[in-house]
Amino acid sequence: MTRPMSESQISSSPPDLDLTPWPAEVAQRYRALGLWTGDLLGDIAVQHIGLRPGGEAVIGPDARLTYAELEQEVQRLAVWWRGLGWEPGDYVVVQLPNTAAFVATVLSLWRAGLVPVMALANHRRAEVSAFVAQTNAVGHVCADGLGGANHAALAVDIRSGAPGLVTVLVGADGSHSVARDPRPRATRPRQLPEGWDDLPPSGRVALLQLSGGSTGTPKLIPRTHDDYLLSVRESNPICGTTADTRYLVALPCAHNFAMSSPGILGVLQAGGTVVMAPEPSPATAFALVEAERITMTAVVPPVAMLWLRAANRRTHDLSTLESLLVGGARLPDSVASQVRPILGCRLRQVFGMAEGLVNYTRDEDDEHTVTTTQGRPISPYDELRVVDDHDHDVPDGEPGHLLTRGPYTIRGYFRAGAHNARAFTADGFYRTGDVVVRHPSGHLTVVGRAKDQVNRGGEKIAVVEVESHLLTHPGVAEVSVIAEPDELLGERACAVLVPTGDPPSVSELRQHLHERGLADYKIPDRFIIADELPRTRIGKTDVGAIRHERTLE
Ligand code: AMP
Ligand code: DBH
Repeated sequence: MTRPMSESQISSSPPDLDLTPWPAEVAQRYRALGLWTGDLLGDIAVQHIGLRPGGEAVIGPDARLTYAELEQEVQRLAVWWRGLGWEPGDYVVVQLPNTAAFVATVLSLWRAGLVPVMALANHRRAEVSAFVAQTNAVGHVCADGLGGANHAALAVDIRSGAPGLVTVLVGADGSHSVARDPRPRATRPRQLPEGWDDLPPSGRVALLQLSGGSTGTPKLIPRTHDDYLLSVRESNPICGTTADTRYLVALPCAHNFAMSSPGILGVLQAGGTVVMAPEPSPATAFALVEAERITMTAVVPPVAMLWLRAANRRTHDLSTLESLLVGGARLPDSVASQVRPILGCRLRQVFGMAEGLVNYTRDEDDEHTVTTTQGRPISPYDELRVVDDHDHDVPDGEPGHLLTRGPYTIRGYFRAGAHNARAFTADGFYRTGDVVVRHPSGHLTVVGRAKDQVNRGGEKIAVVEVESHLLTHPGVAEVSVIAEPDELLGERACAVLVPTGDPPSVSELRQHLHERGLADYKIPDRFIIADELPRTRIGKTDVGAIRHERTLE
């Protein structure tokens, strides 16, 4: 990247809406078909309060809550949030580690009509301040000791740039403390689509999920109650989630996979038990599987690989584990085939995206399909196209770009009109940026990617975002961040840079990105120096043609 261009320079014609609604007749059809039920996410567990009041709902390092206790906490907090002056429809950035408090917080925000923005616990100033600014959030709920995380200093930093922002710090024992920026809050109206008032509450924005992104500013994903609930509800029978399920949250809890595939919400809807792991190492996770008799869990491929390596010398009893869901990045076939022999449980591949579409391998799939494909879509109403560079459909068995639309795939990112014009087709298909092969059975194999992203073991890094931060260093004239293969992570990020003079050191560059407030996982694993960045005809860095490079120590 040499000259950053702001998104607004490209085009300003499509509107920057909070929610791009489905066309009215499509929405009507989804309702008539019973795909959208009108239910609200905040009520996802209410049926179990009477059915199994003493049943364990959520277990975390901070608390163990039965369904009755969870409901009580949700009610209490819902009232408390409103007491802060927060109004239905307001956005609240939630940044909490894997704890019971996370579940109570999100459910209670929904109960109060508020809209959580799902930040990750390891996000830092660059990310969180962008979420607050983009949404004009009224609050930032984060940890002050909860689950061992400490965002107190970050919260002060964020507040200093956000007049009127309210910080709610959650302590290790779940207690709340409040700090409010005294300046008047800038009121910026929400950008609501035409007909918003006619939408049922379930058709409005319920949460903003994060996109891995391929642009300089991370894009937010508006999911409605109706569409998110559909993906959760339909995931449960596919994954076999029941009231007996004991699900270990080994991924970061706010991630779309951990929330909804079938995740925390699927398990609560089924009346099962959610168990929060502070981190996914074999030592921690295996101990929890044994102690809490875990039956299902979900991880990214590098974690699956670490578990497989560690399982040979395990000392814990993993016999309760029935299924391991793996997704977020491509699982090598050779690793997939080891899951049952080594861990003794079923593998379920999951190819999903926070924008919507989720694919699962099924119980009835043969071994070959389970180890070589990333599954098929949840719903018969998911529409998929596999196309060439000119949007012409390619036959099954040939690789092409995956486009999709359907009852739980967004029609537009949050307030990103210009970007939406590129990321969606005119008739509403989302351009996933994934290159897939579709088999006659409808299963997909992910064979590549056509988006400016590094998928670092399931953690997505928008290369443009990292490049633009690196360009602010005076020693960097030009830079290109590329994906390079890594045995464990699948891919890692490498920054190729042309220095202005004497090259800066690696530690200086890392420190610079850290000071810019970038989350650690986005800091490149390797830096190399090149004389120049060769360009292809369309101006992209021609990675294969980089010469005279050397690794910076
Ligand atoms: P995001 O849009 O940030 O939610 O990330 C979703 C993206 O992760 C997908 O579009 C794929 O690029 C990638 N992804 C998720 N699951 C898989 C999988 N099982 N195999 C390959 N890529 C995956
Ligand atoms: O990578 C993802 O975003 C993802 C993977 C599996 C996802 O969002 C999901 C399942 O729901």
